Amino acid sequence: MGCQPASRPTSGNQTLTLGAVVALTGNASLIGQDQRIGLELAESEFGGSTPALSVRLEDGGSDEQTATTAFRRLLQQPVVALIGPSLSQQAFAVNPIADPAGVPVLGASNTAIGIPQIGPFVSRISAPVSKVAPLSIQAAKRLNPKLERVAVFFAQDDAYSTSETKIFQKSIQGLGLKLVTVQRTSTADIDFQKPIADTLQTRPDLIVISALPNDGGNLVRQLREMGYAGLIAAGNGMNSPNIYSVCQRYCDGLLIAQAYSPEAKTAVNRRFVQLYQKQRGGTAPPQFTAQAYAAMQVIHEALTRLDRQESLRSQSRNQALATMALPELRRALNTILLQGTYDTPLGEIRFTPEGEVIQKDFYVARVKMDAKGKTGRFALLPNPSPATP
Ligand code: 1QQ
Repeated sequence: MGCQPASRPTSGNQTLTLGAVVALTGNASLIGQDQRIGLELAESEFGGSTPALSVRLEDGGSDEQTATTAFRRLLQQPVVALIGPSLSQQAFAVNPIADPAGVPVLGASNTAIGIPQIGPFVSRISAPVSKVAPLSIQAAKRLNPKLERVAVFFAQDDAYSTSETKIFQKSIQGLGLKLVTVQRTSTADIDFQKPIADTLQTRPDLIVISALPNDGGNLVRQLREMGYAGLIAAGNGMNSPNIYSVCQRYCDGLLIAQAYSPEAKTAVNRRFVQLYQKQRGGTAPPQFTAQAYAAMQVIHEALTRLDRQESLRSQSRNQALATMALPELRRALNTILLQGTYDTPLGEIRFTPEGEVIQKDFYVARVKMDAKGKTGRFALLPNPSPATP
């Protein structure tokens, strides 16, 4: 299947199209559901204002093949940019298709080390594991200063999990804690009896997990069912309220570091929370929703600046972008996007020239389940991390 640069109707329709590839099926769909809501809210908030921007959403599934099909389908369309696939495992497979085609790809949830380095057209608004993961280990140490023995689990067939576990293990050692066992699992696993039994023999007082929502949620549940009573810190793969249905009451107490706080008091975050709550009832928006919203916001703001710049240059007041050739528009969008500073629900963000996000504030949440174990919330711990340089 080829992916020739698509051409664009030059007259009439001024609405630009943004492609988005989100996991609506498979293991990561619990995360994809959060992302979809963020994109819908962003489209309703920004899509109508000049330049008009609509989102074309494709299911990227939770594997490389489905994401590849989704990317190729969107690359046949006149998309100005793509919001990257949910998983880093997928991004490493599909971003190298869009990058040489000159289509900007903005990751909204890819956190593995190495994503922006895929190519000049690849950037992300999701902070890397190196900035976020250490915070939950530090929080665990604050909650239990006597902490000594740490066990680690990670899904060895997933790029985010293998990247995050390296950071976790480095922080564990950096804090002088003892790494008592490292268990390699798979995102397809649902039964963890054997690795849990082996782990419990090492008497850990903290268990640290890098996995996706289903396998990770089942692992947490089985750890508790098998009698583990100590602290558990999970990584970004469990950073969604949709895990409640998997680990139920056993999600209670889980520590998860985050790149978003629904409590942030900026005007743009208040507005986002209000939009979310109008659609979803009283609950707080999760990180992946905020990141997806921020991704579309960043692209829209970059297009707005480009529109202004091009209108001045061409002395034409409207349709400045609609009359640009698509390859040129994509290139100019990528350049201007990386140069901007954006006031988003995640706080102020900007990018390194390579496309890595620069973000200031990170948080650690502790999951608090209700008595029945049906629903819960991500309660932010007081004294959130100092901003890491
Ligand atoms: C990645 C992640 C996932 C857990 C988000 C869906 O951080 O794959 O990079």
